[in-house]
Amino acid sequence: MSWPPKADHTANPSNASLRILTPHGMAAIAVMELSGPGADHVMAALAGTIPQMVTLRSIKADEGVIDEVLIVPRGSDHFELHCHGGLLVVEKLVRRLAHLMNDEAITGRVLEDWRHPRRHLPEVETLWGVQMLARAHAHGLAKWAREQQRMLDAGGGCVEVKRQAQWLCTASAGLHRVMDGQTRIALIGPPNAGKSSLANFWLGHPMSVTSDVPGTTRDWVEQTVRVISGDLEIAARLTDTAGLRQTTDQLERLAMEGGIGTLAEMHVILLVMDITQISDPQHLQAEAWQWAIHHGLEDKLAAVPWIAVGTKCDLLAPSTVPVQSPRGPAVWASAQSGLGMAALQTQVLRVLAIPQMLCHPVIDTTQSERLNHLILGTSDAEVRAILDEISSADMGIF
Ligand SMILES: Nc1nc2c(ncn2[C@@H]2O[C@H](COP(=O)(O)OP(=O)(O)OP(=O)(O)O)[C@@H](O)[C@H]2O)c(=O)[nH]1
Ligand SMILES: [Mg+2]
Repeated sequence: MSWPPKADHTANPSNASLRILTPHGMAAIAVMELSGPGADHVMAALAGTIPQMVTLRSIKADEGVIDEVLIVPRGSDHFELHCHGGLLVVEKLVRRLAHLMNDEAITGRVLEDWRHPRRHLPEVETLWGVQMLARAHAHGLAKWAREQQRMLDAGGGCVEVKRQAQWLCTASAGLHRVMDGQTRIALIGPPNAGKSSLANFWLGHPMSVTSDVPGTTRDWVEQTVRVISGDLEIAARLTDTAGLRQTTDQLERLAMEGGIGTLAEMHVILLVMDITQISDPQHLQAEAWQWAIHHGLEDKLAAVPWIAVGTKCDLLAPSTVPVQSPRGPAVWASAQSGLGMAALQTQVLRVLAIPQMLCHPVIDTTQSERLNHLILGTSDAEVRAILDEISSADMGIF
């Protein structure tokens, strides 16, 4: 966080400052900075909550939706807002912020500063946000529509266009979910496998009680964790679960059954096995799969991507590594030494297919409505008309 604010920040009664970091003019992206005391309150009023992670929000004013804005928290009182670079969008967003800052006059000053830059070199610091938007631009929806038109001209069918549109809506919804920190990861496995210890290590502070008594965790506990691999970082909701075993304890059984029911809502399942308790640690995947079959979970694992995690690998000879299986990845990890935790996060991001999602246009709600019309189109002429409309429209950066 850069505090105190730079001298050229524009002041206002709440003491938060607003400025536009990108140069004046039409551009793919405009980035503005909201910082200083009270910036978090302004952000809460703008976005509904104070985002802790890079978050995509639909920002509204009285007259309707202004834009889908990428909010990048850079400190408790410091945010970047990435929006479409159209002049009107920028002006509307500044006006909205000024209203929330209780200083309508700031609009004129911020826009005037922007039009007559003394210093404005592009200062966008959030590489990932820029990359995401830039790729969205490069693979924009208008371009997508033109590709579909070419495909139709070459004799392709509208059924294929509809299928592509459906896929685009699903992939984009997935990316919005990721950006909103709504990806759900569950830790399941036998009692005492080390699920809670792994969750606590990942989180950096205790989320669940751990002990060598099997059945320690009774409830399903959920916390937000960061999943990091290289440049990529997302927020996700990690759920620690009660270890699955035969039990006469009514409460424990209810906790287990309730939890199994929610596995279908997960986006990644981590099947945790104590590596010292299995007969062949190198074939962890196969052992984990056998355990899942024994507990009737094969349907759940067929529906949700899963990773076999062998815990307590600090207790094994360091030279051994797990054999990978075509059924899915296997990772050894330790909540004692932290070994394997980075590899585990890389695998999570890989099975979520985020890099692949980033290669396609990110669409906002208005655009997804248009695509839904296309998907529901009853005639080829209707599909072509919607494609014409999308390909010729000024779709901004997306
Ligand atoms: N050496 C070593 N011990 C571990 C590791 N992870 C967990 N343990 C120990 O294994 C025991 C069980 O750990 P928990 O995290 O409570 O296991 P759990 O899977 O949550 O167990 P339940 O809640 O009963 O299902 C505890 O005594 C931990 O200290 C590890 O990576 N290395
Ligand atoms: Mg536990």
